[in-house]
Amino acid sequence: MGLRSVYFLFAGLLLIVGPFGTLAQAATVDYDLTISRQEFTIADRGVEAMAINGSIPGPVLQFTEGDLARIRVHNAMPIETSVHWHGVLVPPEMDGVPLVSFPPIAPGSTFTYEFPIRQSGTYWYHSHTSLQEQSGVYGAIKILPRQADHTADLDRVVMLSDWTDVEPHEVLRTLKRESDWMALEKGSSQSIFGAARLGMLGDYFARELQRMPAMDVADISYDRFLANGRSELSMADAGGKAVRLRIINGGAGTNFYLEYAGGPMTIIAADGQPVEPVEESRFLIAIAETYDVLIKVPASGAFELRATAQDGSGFASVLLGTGELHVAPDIPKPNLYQGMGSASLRQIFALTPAGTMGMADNEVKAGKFDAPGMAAMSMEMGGMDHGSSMAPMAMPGMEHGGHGMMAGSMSKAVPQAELESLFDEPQTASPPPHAGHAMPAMQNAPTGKMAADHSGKRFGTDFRPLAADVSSAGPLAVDGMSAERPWPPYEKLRAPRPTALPADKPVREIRLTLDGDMERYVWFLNNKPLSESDAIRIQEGEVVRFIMINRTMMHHPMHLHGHFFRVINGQGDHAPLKHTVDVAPMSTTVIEFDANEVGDWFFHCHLLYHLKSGMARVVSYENFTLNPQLAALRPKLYRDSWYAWGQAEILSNMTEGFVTTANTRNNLSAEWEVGWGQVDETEWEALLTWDRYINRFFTLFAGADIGNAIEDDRAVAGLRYLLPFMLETRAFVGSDGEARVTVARRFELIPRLSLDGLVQYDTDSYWEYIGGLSYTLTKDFSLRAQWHSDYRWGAGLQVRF
Ligand SMILES: [Cu+2]
Repeated sequence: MGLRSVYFLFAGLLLIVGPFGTLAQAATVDYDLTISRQEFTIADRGVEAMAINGSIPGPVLQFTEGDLARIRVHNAMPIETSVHWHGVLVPPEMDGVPLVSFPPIAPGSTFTYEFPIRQSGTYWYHSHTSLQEQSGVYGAIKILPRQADHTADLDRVVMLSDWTDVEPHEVLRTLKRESDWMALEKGSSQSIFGAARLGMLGDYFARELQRMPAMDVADISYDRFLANGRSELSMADAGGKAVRLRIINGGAGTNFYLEYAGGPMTIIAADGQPVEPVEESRFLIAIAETYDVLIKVPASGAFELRATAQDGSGFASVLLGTGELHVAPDIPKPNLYQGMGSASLRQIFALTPAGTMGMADNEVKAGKFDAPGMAAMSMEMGGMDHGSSMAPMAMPGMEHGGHGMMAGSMSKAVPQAELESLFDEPQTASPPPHAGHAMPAMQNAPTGKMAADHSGKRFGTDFRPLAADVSSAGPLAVDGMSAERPWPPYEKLRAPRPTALPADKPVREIRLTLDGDMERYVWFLNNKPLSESDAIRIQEGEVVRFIMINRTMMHHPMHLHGHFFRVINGQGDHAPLKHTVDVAPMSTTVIEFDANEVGDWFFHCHLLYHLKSGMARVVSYENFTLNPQLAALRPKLYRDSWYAWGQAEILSNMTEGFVTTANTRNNLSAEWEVGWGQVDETEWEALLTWDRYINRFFTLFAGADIGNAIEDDRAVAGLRYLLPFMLETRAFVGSDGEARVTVARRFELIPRLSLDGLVQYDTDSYWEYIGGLSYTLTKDFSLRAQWHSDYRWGAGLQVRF
């Protein structure tokens, strides 16, 4: 037995001996998990997948609080892997995040995890390596308390997940190359005709005026939604029984609505931690969350528990009991055209305070304006377009429930009084009046900025404005949220025992904006991806509070490793403890935790493709010493991946296209235009550029312009800029002193059919016009007809690769 084993055994014994003074329950529970790549059957279809012990999901790991877990993970794949124990409190080196907790598990090797089980409840495990979770590397963890908490006739795990037949890296590449394909595939693409049919052309063009891309509730089109690996899971033996379901959302990219045909569900635990029982007939389980619910199954009949993907593209079913089928109701699809309607835009324009337009990145301060009362909504709108950063604006004074888009009674916002007790402290160091909420000794509170920002700014006197941007009015239901399409039931979750943190501890406040760019598919915290960040440094013994301001149109299920945090939800001292919290679109969520688990811990969006695209940080305790081997590997964590793609049009009169390779902020591209239409000799031109992405509106580039279609080969420097109404402009000057300006625009007429136009003026070669129609056939091919001012009519194929 190694030294480490002895330590853990000892620690485990202490845990048992402590409360009970007996060794009776101390047990070591062993599991062997083998991860392999194999042919697998998902919903009756053979697919290539990654399985654990030959199954998807992997086996349910069961423990009793106080056990010592010993889990050997064997990597039977030719690539690295890892397993992370989601929501389980473990020593940092057992947390299973490659390059954060430990070196990855090499091909053919075994890593033995050993940790005492310090908690009970429903949790799960999954690979934390690249996109392996999407391929099937996940399973459930069930930890029984020492004394049973709820009685039920049956106690079952329901592990929800999503499956795509497309290899996950290809999914990500497709997202990166700004293809509409997945929206087309799942029927959520937007078009002028679609808007007109709903009488929402005004909203459609108002959105485009605002330079917001068409929003969607989910990024990925999935082929299957699964419960314990099946589209339809039968629990025939549940008839007439009281059933405890441990529902886990192991989806990589899907929030699910849960509804049970046999009546309301009683939520008894969230993220493994007990809550006071609350009945819900329909609620949203965000990615990576778990809920334990109690349901009653009538003696006869098969009653459906349905998990519907939030975007309405499909569902998984659990059928409880046997006999006549009772299905759960359909959940209405969101009206995506309503994302940010014209009415709200009018309000934004009317209320945008001077001085906040065009502020850079995360330096947006609500304090730049004086919100008339804390109840005013003052959401910062740095990136309201389904995840991108438009010029930040603020929106004070928007009325709660002012119109259809506002959340109204569905508000999950933090009640005012609680917010004020959190933030509205006097600027002196006077002791807080309200244990667990106030911020003692403000001046001593470490800066809330992330280390990466190095601004050294202290909040000090800046509290009221800060409180103002924790939106206390209704959030924007940009995802079609309504009574029928609720968000997670956070405001109803109440811990049975007080969770308030000691009032005498210093508070470190960290303000994080959740940003992104849907078109480029990059996702940020404080406008920086993981690759450009430093660790968030915290200290043992302090209370750490994260204020997460979502400036995107997407939900971000934020997960902190190694801790449970309080979600400030209006339940005062009984705020629930969670490991994952969904930060809804355009809303602010506040969490806080006791910094008492020394180590380095990952903190990230659990939407797998957002995580992989940069929405992550390392939270690092100042007094933690990383082992040298891991420290040497750590820089690999910050690598910025490159993706490559291209497009070519092969027409009867010409060919044009581009190839590009891109990471978070750089593109290396070559684009060409070769025409043989109406001219004597074949003309060609190629533009080779290095583009530096500044934000989603603005890109700088430099490169070379060559070919026989221009006077002389030249070096060029220029910029791309997205104008209102989605006009894509490009301007450059050449080393020959000539300049060129191009404006292009595409109109989605109906799904699959688009009209585009381009106007170009070059001081050397003068005007050029292109107009075309494209019809999308598949992910990779479109039909195209085009008129070009130099090469005239042509038709052919557009290929994406
Ligand atoms: Cu996210």
